[in-house]
Amino acid sequence: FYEVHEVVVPHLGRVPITKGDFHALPKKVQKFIAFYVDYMTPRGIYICDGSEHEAHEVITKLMERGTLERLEALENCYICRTDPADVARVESKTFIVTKDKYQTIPHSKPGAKGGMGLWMDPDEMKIEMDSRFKDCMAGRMMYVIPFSMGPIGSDLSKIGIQLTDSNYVLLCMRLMTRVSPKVLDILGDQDFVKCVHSMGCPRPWRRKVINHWPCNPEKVLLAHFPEERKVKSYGSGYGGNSLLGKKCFALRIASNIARDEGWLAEHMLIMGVTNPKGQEFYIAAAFPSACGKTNMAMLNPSLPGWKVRCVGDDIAWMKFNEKGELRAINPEYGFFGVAPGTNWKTNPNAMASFQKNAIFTNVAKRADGMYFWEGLEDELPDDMEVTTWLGQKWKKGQPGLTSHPNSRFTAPASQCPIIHDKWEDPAGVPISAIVFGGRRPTGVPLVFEAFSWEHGVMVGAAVKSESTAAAEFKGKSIMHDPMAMRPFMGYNFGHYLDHWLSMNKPGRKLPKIYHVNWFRVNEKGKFLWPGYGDNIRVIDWMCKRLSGEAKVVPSPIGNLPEKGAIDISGIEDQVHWDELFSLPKDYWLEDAKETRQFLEVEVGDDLPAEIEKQLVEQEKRIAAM
Ligand code: SAT
Ligand code: MN
Repeated sequence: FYEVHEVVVPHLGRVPITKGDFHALPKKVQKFIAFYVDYMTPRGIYICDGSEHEAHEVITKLMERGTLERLEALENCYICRTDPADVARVESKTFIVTKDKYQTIPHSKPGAKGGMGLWMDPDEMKIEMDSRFKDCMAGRMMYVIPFSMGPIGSDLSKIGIQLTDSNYVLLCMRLMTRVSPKVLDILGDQDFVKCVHSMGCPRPWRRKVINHWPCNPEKVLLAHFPEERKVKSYGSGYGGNSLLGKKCFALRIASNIARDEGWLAEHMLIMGVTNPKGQEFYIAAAFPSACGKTNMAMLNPSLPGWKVRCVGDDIAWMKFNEKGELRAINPEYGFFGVAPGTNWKTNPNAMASFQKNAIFTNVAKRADGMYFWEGLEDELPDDMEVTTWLGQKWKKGQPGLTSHPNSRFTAPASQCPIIHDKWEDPAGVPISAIVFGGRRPTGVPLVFEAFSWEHGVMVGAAVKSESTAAAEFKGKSIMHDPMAMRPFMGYNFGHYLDHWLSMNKPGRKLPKIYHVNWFRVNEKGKFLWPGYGDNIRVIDWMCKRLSGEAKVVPSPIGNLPEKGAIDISGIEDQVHWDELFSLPKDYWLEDAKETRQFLEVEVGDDLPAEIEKQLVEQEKRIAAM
């Protein structure tokens, strides 16, 4: 409601409808489009229907222009090289806009770095927005994308409409969300999440366009308006900045909706694991970007008799039902995964997912029309020439990276060989365990179990990880990433923790909460745990806990598995239990101090008393080690 003049007289007479029937759209959608046509002045309006025909039309156009190149070795696969200045999320330009500042960010203490989200005042943002979006689509087509986050028609799903002047974004939205006219039928006269995106290059565009990827890196700005359920994004075509259904809607806006409606919108994979006895458990797991969520969601178990099936690899929407079960859906329709490191050994299921109908962004291309990136060297013939993401020629053994560290594959989830048969179940799947984790080279054991829901929320609030390539940060350092949500928080993090704590109500089957660390190294820098498919061994233990078959030993930071309780048969020579589970007192004293400092300074007076209590108790336990 900051844009009071959103009640408009459509000027549509002046702008041709290139495709679709404007007048058949729900009235609220018509009004939304009309307002932004008037404001952004595109040369035409293209109302998307999600059909194959539409995809081919757009692909043809993008290939003619040079934005997409076919990967001849695969069926219906394409490669896209962006402007090298537009390759990751831009957290420093990502804002939440509310009248009350403290609805968005906590009452932090002096010295706070403001890491828990950026706030801007609506009037100030209006000035920033007007200077960018006014006439920003001049000479460009405006695509109207109706999409559903979650199975179309599920009670747990939500509908959005995205406007964009990028047809690359349209293609990726088709893979990552459910784009269909059915969405409009179901929507009817209800409200929807408004998503407005522009590459910020109105015509005539006088600046040099690099790689046929017009963008506007100096002016990138993302604004979220939780009260209006609206997102505006300018200047970037990179996934997290432009596929607005993903982080912007499904996490930042949805976390606001979830708080209001009593559910959870989280940065979590969802997997179903079936033990050799045939019992299935569903697990949701939160890790910061680029920590292997996709690998865990599609884990290829190294223990015999286990079956893993993927429900989602990045986002979970979870709500307690009337039976007290926590039901989760994956609001997405595809995978937007980190390419480097993915290969037939590390993640065969992800590999199989993108052998057709996929888009690869900022990876390299082999002379035979196959993709290439770091981690695929074993499959690369010695004399095969590769064109890097920057367009340079490269051969095996030569120095330099062929692909950007945040290069991505975008593929339909339905193509994953182990996609769960319930992945589109409108009722979701019942979650029995929640897992937090990060990249923690030292000090943090392979796995521990929280003592209680409240302790588990504190463990989630204390998540840290080595910095990621998914955002603009340079170099490696350990950063706080509470609940793996720091870059995606939609409101005051203290209130968010209160909301999590409020989930503990009588009659509810609360999931057990775990913390894992696949990334501990020894003093030589060598990983102490093999990871990947062997992570099933840790999941096996968790499932035994869930069915009451495994015992624990309490430690100051949580319950540890009894020595030998994790099945390491066949990898005994690689695994040194005592080293993997050691809790160096100095490390934990320092860690507890640093975590308290972070939460006290960044969350300040909004830190729930219950979390404070958990911190105090944990500090006491550590001091007594
Ligand atoms: O870069 S994205 O936001 O699209 C993916 C991620 O960071 O998890
Ligand atoms: Mn993610």
